[in-house]
Amino acid sequence: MRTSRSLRARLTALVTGAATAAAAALLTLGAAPAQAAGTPLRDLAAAKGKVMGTAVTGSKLTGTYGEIASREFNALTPGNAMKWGSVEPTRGNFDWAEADRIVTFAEAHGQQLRGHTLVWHSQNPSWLTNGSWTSAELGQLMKDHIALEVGRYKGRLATWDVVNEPFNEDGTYRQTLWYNGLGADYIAQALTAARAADPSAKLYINDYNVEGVNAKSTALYNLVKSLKERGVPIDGVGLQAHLILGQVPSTMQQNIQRFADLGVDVAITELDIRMQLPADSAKLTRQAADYKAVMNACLAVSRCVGVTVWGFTDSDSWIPDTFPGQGAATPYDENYAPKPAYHAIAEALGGTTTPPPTGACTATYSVTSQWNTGFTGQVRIACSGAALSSWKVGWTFGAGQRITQAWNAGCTQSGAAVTCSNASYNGTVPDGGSVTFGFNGSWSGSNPVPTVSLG
Ligand code: 9MR
Repeated sequence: MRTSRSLRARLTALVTGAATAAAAALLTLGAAPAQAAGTPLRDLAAAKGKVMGTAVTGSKLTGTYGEIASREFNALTPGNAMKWGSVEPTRGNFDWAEADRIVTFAEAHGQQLRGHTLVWHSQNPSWLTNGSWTSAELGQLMKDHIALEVGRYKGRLATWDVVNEPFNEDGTYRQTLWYNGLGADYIAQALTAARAADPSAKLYINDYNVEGVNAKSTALYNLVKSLKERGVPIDGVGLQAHLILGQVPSTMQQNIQRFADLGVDVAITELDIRMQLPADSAKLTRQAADYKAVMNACLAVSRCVGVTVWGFTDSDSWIPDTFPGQGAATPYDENYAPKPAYHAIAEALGGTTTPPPTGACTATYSVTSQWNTGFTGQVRIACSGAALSSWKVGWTFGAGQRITQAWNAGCTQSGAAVTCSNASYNGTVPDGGSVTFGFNGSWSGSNPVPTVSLG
């Protein structure tokens, strides 16, 4: 089942070839679909037998966020909801609400689920990290946790990241609660417990900075090899791929292939590509090429099952909090407009999207929420390879809607025709930048999205 399409309809008016503010201000051209021309990523991926996933935040799975998550992706990973600290904040007291919500959403939309993550050094509850445990107690806690959480979703999750981030950069084992208490064998014990709890789930070890051939990925390779030789259940390796603009490892495909040759699957599990802010059209173009390179590395290896992005919108990305001054790492901007990276992913998957021409400013109308007789909408004006010093957008409502209130723009309505102009403080839209204004309106019967022109 797919969610209603009414909220996701959005139209873009292209001011083509508007290299200057003056030219852009003079032109009022007809609308072209922003992304309707493109097949959703999930359908493109499915046609190739691949996963195209995203990490999600359960509480956000409504409105435009939920629309995109369900329309574009055939797999979901809870970004935080299944971590130990989330599900058992105090010992013996469980909170499955967000995890359950994501699982239910995914099932309603025919999406695979990737459980994340069971045994990690981070985001553990304080009762666990602050406790003093014997080795036997720690081993039992770990196994009980795995049995409980994997068992809860038995048969419903395609995959589990059983062990997360076990290695240091030099390929030695990370000194964690688990390693210090149980030795390196904690990994085999965790995998064995997960297999017992859900024999049908694919079991992965997941780590970062293991995308190319290096000391860390070689340690992971040697571990997987020895686990396979010992008969420990291991089905795949997750290469997180938290990458930096312009730094996709050149050995990525070769690295994926060597794991595949060991007889395990490979997944790109947490892809994002961060840049120094502000973003501009040159950086976004480079980012698109980087996204395509990662997609192509996976697509070239049959045992690479697919790619998951670590959040699909810049408004739901961990990067700005962790790397101050950096961001714009995901395929959609913070207003849910697809970036060049989105189009690059689609193209790598065999799609034929038509990205906005370079040297254009676009206006995108969307309904952000809707109730009985009212709605809230927004229009986003974005420039790439062009800029504006003032703007005016117009549209004609098709079903009697009326604007009741607007903010960040001056709007007038005459009959069905609406005209909105910039406020005194937001007329400038720089190259690579955007401005958004919002409004409330009334509707009855239907609330179709109008064609917007930017002039
Ligand atoms: O996206 C997650 C973010 O919201 C959390 O604050 C953070 C805490 O470490 O974890 C993020 O996800 C991580 C993932 O679980 C494992 N690989 C690295 C990810 C980014 O930190």
